[in-house]
Amino acid sequence: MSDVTTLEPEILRAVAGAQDEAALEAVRVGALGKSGSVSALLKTLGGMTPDERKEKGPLINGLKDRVTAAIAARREALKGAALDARLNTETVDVTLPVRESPPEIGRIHPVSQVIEELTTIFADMGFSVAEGPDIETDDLNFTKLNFPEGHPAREMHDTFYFNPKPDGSRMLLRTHTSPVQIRTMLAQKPPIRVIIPGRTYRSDSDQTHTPMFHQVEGLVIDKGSHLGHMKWILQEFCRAFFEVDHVNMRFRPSFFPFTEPSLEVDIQCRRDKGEIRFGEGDDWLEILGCGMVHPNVLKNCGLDPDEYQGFAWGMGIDRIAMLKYGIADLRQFFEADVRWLSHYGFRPLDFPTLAGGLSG
Ligand code: 2NL
Repeated sequence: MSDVTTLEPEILRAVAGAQDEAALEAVRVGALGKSGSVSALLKTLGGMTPDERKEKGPLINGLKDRVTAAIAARREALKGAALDARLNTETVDVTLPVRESPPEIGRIHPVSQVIEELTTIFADMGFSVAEGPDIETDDLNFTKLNFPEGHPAREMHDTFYFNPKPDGSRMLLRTHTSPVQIRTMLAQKPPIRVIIPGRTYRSDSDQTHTPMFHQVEGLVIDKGSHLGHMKWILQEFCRAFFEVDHVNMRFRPSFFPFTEPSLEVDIQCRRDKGEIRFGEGDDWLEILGCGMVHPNVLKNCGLDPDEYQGFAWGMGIDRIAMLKYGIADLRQFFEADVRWLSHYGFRPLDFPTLAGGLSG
């Protein structure tokens, strides 16, 4: 049995020598635990005479209290030291930039941006947006658009056909967005003012063609719609889209099965050290095809050509996106390279608005 007087300095030395909380806990268990040295002394009180207890009781309890207090003080000191050590090693550099959140890192593809811009411009002119399926019938993609059966124009489109159904009919990937205009004319009564942006497909792949590409078409049907209206709409569109005050446009005769007359439109431009300026200059740039809707197309959609007439146009979205944003290689559009997108893409929260400037 240890003596009260020799035990105290022994325990206090061990407490002072404990270098971490685990070592201190071992000292506590050795002194105050169930079979600890101080607990053993406390147990001896039960077997003492009242006089002995009167003398030893305060000594042993005093020892217990001092050891308890010393352990608590040491524990606080060790905790403080551990915190100091952590604070010294874990440094926070408050000058580092804040990590960007996903809406800040993400980018909008130029094709999506241009579709937003087109939609904004035409919505301002009273157009709505229509959509339709990518997989179409031969009837909606060709026949109703006045492509005669067996006509070479059908082959010109390098169509992707699906396997024939038991009845011999074949579905296809739409070669233009025009079937959506047919669907609109079949479903709605004029006046009609719609644009249709969307994916289109042709079996064609080289420097300037990808098998999937994007087109936007517009359609206006009313009782008195004429080429003058069309020219104004297209001119306003070009001014807004290319963000210039004035554009010189050239309308050349052309041919499409679904329009008569058919025209192709060039805008004047100046090319200058790899940069293009739109609206004026000594060069012409083809940007779209258009025309008055062919009477056969109106009839195929249940409209009387003596009562209604209209005009339509179509243009390649990928091409006008490349022109406006100076992107040289079409094929990079569809390679899903995040480095390309972070260079050419647009910030997701910068919506195009007419008041704010379309391209920010
Ligand atoms: C081009 C030319 C064009 C149309 C598309 C159209 C649609 C219907 C009726 C008549 Cl339902 N026309 N669309 C008209 C003229 C030209 O596209 O070069 N596209 C890239």
